[in-house]
Amino acid sequence: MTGTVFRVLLIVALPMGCFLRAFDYKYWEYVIDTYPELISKIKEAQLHDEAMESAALPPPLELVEDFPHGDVRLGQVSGVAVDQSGDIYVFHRADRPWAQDTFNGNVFNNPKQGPIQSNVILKLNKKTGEVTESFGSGKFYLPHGLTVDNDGNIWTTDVALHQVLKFEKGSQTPSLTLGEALVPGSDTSHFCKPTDVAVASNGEFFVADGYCNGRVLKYSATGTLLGQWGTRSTSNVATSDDDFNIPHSLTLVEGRDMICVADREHSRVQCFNAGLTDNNSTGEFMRSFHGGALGKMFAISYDPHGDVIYAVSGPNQSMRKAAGLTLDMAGTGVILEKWENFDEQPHDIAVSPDGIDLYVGLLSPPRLLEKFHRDVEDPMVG
Ligand SMILES: [Ca+2]
Repeated sequence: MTGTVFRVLLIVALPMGCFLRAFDYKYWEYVIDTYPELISKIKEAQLHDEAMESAALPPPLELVEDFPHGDVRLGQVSGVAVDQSGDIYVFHRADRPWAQDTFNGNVFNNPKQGPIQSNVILKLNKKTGEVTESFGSGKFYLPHGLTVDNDGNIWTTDVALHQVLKFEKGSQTPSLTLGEALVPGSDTSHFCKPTDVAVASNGEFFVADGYCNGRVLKYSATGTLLGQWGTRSTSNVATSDDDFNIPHSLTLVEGRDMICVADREHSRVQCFNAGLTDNNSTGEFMRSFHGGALGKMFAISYDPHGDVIYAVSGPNQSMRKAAGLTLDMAGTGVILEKWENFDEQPHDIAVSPDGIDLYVGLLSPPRLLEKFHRDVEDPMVG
């Protein structure tokens, strides 16, 4: 009974009260008197919120127009890297894009073509983007991954050669070659379209292998195999922490003794114990970044300044456009920023040693190399 009375009051009496109040002169006098105070309180609260937000967020990453300067001729840019001084390295495919008929199964279709005759490794000035050095002609069949380690050595993967090469700083002849040229395989002396290399500061290194093997291999500084983990998946749905459907990019988080893998077709980033302090722990699962909003994870690069992973992704079922993303390594792994939507196909990413410049290599013209800059000295930001 009480409930019914309450409902009647609510339906009839309440709107009636409001209606009558509209004719109440004193009510409107009260509203007019207190209105300016109310507005100033709301404004004060808004200013407070904005100040809190700008204090919490770094200035945004912005595309640097007119980079690189000059006549830099590039094919598909499959790899980018930055050295300790901030200079940029690019690994590109010149006049040989990865096409439908490039492979017969996993074997390069036309070895008689020989290697690409252009210089496919370029060094670019960090400020202007002008090419200061170039080499690599007559060595590569289909460039993929590029890494520069802390000592300035250059590491490459070639998906047609199925090889990993290391070039000592300043040298144009490989000092270390892993895998058999043009022969794919899944044993310990072969790769199958290897995608990327990550090198720790103690010299130990990791290889992501690759399009047709689902594994990560760890080596000593001199190239002795120390371990491997992961199984190959051909489904878009992952069934375990270390089944990979194209492990496409690697980044080390040495402060946590962690190596993270962009598990491309599973749209996730999987992080494992790098075993740098205890090799027996190598490959133990540590954490995951996943969820449809990530898209297919093409490339990742860790930045210790912000304790974040910068990533470029491609469209998946949940996400329709390729994107540049910042993933929170310190917290729960959420996406902190989406700093770009790409119409083109981004393929690799590298962050500068000071953490304020990002370089993205892309597969489709007209934009094949892009620079993003975070203006940390922006006077507008406290
Ligand atoms: Ca790279």
